[in-house]
Amino acid sequence: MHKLHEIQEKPKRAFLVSILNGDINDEAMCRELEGLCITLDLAIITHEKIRVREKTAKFGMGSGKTESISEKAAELKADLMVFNWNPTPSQQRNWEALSGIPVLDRQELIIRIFADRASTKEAELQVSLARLTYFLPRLTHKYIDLSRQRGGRYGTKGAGETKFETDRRKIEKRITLLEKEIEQVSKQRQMQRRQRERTGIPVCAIVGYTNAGKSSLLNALTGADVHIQDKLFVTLDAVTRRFQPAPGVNVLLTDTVGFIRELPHSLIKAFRSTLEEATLANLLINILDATAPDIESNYETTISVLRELGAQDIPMITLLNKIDQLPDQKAALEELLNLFPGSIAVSAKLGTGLDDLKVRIVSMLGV
Ligand SMILES: Nc1nc2c(ncn2[C@@H]2O[C@H](COP(=O)(O)OP(=O)(O)OP(=O)(O)O)[C@@H](O)[C@H]2O)c(=O)[nH]1
Ligand SMILES: [Mg+2]
Repeated sequence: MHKLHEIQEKPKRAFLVSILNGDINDEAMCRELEGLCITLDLAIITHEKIRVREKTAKFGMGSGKTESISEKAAELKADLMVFNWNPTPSQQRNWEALSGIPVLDRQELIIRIFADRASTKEAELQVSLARLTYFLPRLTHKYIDLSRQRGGRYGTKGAGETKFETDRRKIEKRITLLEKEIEQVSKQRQMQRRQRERTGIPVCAIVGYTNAGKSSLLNALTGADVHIQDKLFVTLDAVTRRFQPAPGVNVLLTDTVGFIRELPHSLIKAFRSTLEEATLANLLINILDATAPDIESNYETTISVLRELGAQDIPMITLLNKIDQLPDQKAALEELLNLFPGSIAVSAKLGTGLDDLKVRIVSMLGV
């Protein structure tokens, strides 16, 4: 028998690479990539932040840069490389061939986190769909290489290509099946929504950046017991609870999936029915982590995902959460309140400001 510590895998040694664009998002994107890696339990051995002048089709950057990165990864005995951009499937293959280690891009990191987290049938179906949609265009190169290696001539189909076509068809079939199953589940969701609508109880959805404290707020307001953790994408399902912002006033409060910069499109598409919970709410509570250094661009990201979902016209309350953690509380808070006029400062953890929030909810819903 193996002891647990013997069979536990050592964390994979990840070599991170970010391309800097020279804009305000650079720092946030870099920090976020590290957060995604930590969430996946990867050991970050280094984070190369580079500027790219020359862009080649083969690698997305010049050959000098490409080689030095690849050599450094070998020197540091990296198990894998993590890119903070989304290379084309063929660039990814080229990098893997050159470095001899797997290359993960930002989309794949996020999809893997979602896959680790999915615990309900709906979330599992949605993640599978996102995974396969991501994987399909990446299938090609492997097989075509295989076919060439085996001497498949131009114009004739090599063994690799035939296998590729069969596998591709299998995946496409699976995608269609998953889409049908998801539609089925989302129909149940619609029915639940309609039942809720019939009761006439207004719905508030808590939206915002991942790790901002959405689930903590739901728990604080409703006494729910949704799992909270200092990691990204802890919540993948929309959870709804009833609560009373004032005596005799009933409201339904929904916790939702968090947002992030460049949320992979395949995920947005696959998670549409879950994300739609926000679009059908009467009121949105946009919760910001007041301690985040990139609070403004986090806010922008949330607004742009909401726009993509078609929820831009729903009335919204902006919350500055985690104010208990602000270093120089008074000055910092004043600055933030100027930046986000009309926002409410709260601490979901300590319960600060929640009474103000309840008053605002009642007045905005007009109930
Ligand atoms: N200090 C402090 N920490 C908080 C507060 N609210 C939430 N947190 C912490 O922030 C972390 C994330 O909280 P969650 O409620 O899980 O955040 P979330 O927005 O639901 O995150 P995802 O579901 O992963 O998108 C946890 O470690 C919480 O304990 C707060 O008001 N103050
Ligand atoms: Mg959550």
